[in-house]
Amino acid sequence: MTQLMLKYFRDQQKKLEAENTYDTQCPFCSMQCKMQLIEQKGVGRKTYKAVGKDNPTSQGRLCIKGMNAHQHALHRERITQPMLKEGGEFKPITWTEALNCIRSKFNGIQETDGLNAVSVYGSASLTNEEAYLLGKFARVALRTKHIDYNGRLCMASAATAANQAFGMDRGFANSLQEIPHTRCIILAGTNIAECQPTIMPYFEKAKENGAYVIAIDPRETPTTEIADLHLKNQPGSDAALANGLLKIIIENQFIDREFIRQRVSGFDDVARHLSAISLEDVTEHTGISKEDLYQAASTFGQEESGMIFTARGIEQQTDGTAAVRGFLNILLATGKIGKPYSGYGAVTGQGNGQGAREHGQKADQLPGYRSIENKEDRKYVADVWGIKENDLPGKGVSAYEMFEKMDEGTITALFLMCSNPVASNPNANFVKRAIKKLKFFVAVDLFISESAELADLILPASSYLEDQGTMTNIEGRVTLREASRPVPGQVKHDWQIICDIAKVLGKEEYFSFANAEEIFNELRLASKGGIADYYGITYNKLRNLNGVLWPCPDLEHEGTERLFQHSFAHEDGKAKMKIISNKAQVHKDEASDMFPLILTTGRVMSHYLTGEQTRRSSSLAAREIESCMEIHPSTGEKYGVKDKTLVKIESSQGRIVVRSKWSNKVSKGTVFVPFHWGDTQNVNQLISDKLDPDCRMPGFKVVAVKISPYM
Ligand SMILES: Nc1nc2c(c(=O)[nH]1)N[C@H]1C(S)=C(S)[C@@H](COP(=O)(O)OP(=O)(O)OC[C@H]3O[C@@H](n4cnc5c(=O)[nH]c(N)nc54)[C@H](O)[C@@H]3O)O[C@H]1N2
Ligand SMILES: Nc1nc2c(c(=O)[nH]1)N[C@H]1C(S)=C(S)[C@@H](COP(=O)(O)OP(=O)(O)OC[C@H]3O[C@@H](n4cnc5c(=O)[nH]c(N)nc54)[C@H](O)[C@@H]3O)O[C@H]1N2
Ligand code: SF4
Ligand SMILES: [Mo]
Repeated sequence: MTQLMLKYFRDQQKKLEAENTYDTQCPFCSMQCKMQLIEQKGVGRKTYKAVGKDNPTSQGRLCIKGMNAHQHALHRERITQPMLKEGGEFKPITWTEALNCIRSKFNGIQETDGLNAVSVYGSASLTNEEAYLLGKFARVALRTKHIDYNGRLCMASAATAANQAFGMDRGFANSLQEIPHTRCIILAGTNIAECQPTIMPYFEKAKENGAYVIAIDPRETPTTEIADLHLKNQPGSDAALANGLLKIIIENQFIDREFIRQRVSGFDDVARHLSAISLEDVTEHTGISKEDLYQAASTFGQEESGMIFTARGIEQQTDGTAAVRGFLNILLATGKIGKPYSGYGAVTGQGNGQGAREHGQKADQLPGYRSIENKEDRKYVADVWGIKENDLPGKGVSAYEMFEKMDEGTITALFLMCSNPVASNPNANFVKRAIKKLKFFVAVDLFISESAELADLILPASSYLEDQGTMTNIEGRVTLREASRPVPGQVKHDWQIICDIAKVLGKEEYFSFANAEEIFNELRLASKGGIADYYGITYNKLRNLNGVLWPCPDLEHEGTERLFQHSFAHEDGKAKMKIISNKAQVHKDEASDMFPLILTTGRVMSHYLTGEQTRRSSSLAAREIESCMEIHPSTGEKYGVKDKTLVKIESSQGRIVVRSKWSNKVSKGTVFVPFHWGDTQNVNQLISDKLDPDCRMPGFKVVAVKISPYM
């Protein structure tokens, strides 16, 4: 190398060393891994590197999605100014024009169609401050009862089940620190290895310490690989499976009588019900042998400690609440909750899947997990907000049901923030049609998503690199996401957008916040005394303690690591067991000669939800560039569908075309398709509109289909 070249490289290196670093948290899953984005200024272009930062939850780890998240946030397709659709094309406009447009449209529509004609659809990827403010915005600025959010498609059944059984819903009853010490772990319908990868070391340590791991999943996944026993059940048969396990546990006296006597109600009824069901039926329903059922039940029942984790595999079912209650019955009968190394975990999905379901984005909810139908709760929150209780609207309807109201014509406007419902809701073709009927639709997004494309007006929001706020992670730990990268163009934070619109609607006095911390301080007050009590949490405390687990009722309190140690949150202090129907055989009812196969849907490691973000990240997109249908080779042969060829999948609702992927990991008779792709690959065109009666969760995990080669 010549001296000249050496000098050139040294100069380059020097220039690269000029660095900016930005602290933040990953924009994707519930682990909320803390990280730093390092921006290096080279000649001509900048380079970026994400590195993990130590914290109690992810302990400095990052997965590939976190490492590459900046690629979408810095993508050239980010929208950087408001855009109005004119003659079918989006044209950039100023914020003043955008806000005036919203004022005149919302006011006009509410005058002619009524206050409830305007709807709000939010997200669990928003910060706590924004989720809280969006709930307040719907009730105080728009005075509409119609608000719900994408969490309804995510954790609604786990939340409902925990509320019913324990009287409160914090996804994990324990901090992650307890997992390595538990003796037996049931993983029911969760694929943590691909969906919360940085949690894995907790489970790996548990295994090193001798824990026995039981996985329940119709597919073999990187998660089931760590299991000592994999119950590869039929999709949709989890309620029956839980009943079968508990029947064996009770008949073999693996129960904790003292715990049941002191802390549980409803045990006798459940035991009577189970004595009448037959294990042969359970075996037939689930496809799991009696021997395997016994092995699972006796191990969990006899170990001195145990934990059960559930996720969308058992929850996104039209009997999802019942299935989760079935597993909670097992925990309660064996006394494995509220004690060291024992407890329940509903594995939270989205980054703020926990916090965003606590502070008023749900149709029936006010901040702090208060109820919009409870007089005292209404009075308390109305006082904090400085309005009359009578002015608070009542309860609205769930996410999917809002689209039904759009179709009927009772909802005629939509304010969508941070979600892509035409790709994520069931019966996607219907949802698209319903949205097209709206008189006015505003979408707030980072990109022109498949849903935003249908909007009349798009507003540009800031990303995880730019927007400071709190996120409540998988453990129920409130964390402070410090984000300080300057926003591109005229982008605003979601909370600023909400405040600006409230202002043009004449409600400035209720929305005059200068920063996220001011909103958080009002949230603290609004949640005070509620179940999800954040009152004792301040930004300073979050910085000093590196996160705080709620409830945290006063300023001296340092948060609650383990729930239910002395009592449950129901008035009598007891947890409730419930008889669960053994019908559960959704697929039996649905599969027919016409639609002989069962389709189940879910995720792959490198993509996130509807893929609007991860498909724009070149490193992630390169790993999986298109959707696929996993199918057992013998099923493929049977239907003439070869490996790696295009296949048409049809259900009673619609059809899609994707590429086949032969795999021994999925059972014969079941096929699996991820939901990270839109348009012709949008698997939600196949999912039915049936909802869980308790929580209005769609049945994303079971649909009867037929397949044929696509010519
Ligand atoms: N890589 C990645 N990570 C993510 C996400 C992502 O999109 N991509 N999304 C985040 C979000 S919002 C969520 S909610 C979580 C979801 O996290 P998970 O719930 O773990 O993910 P899924 O793939 O939806 O489903 C989990 C497993 O359920 C199985 N399953 C399907 N049907 C059934 C059934 O009937 N019974 C049982 N027992 N199991 C069944 C599937 O085979 C799958 O392996 O992940 C979060 N993390
Ligand atoms: N078939 C099937 N369907 C499913 C599921 C399944 O397992 N199977 N899972 C369901 C689950 S668990 C979930 S959580 C839902 C998720 O469903 P969605 O909420 O529709 O999914 P996302 O892809 O996260 O959509 C987020 C949108 O907001 C934008 N965005 C990202 N960050 C920000 C921000 O900070 N501000 C704003 N304003 N916008 C932002 C993104 O660009 C994207 O367009 O899908 C559900 N749908
Ligand atoms: S996707 Fe989840 S596990 Fe991966 S870096 Fe982001 S927060 Fe962490
Ligand atoms: Mo989710």
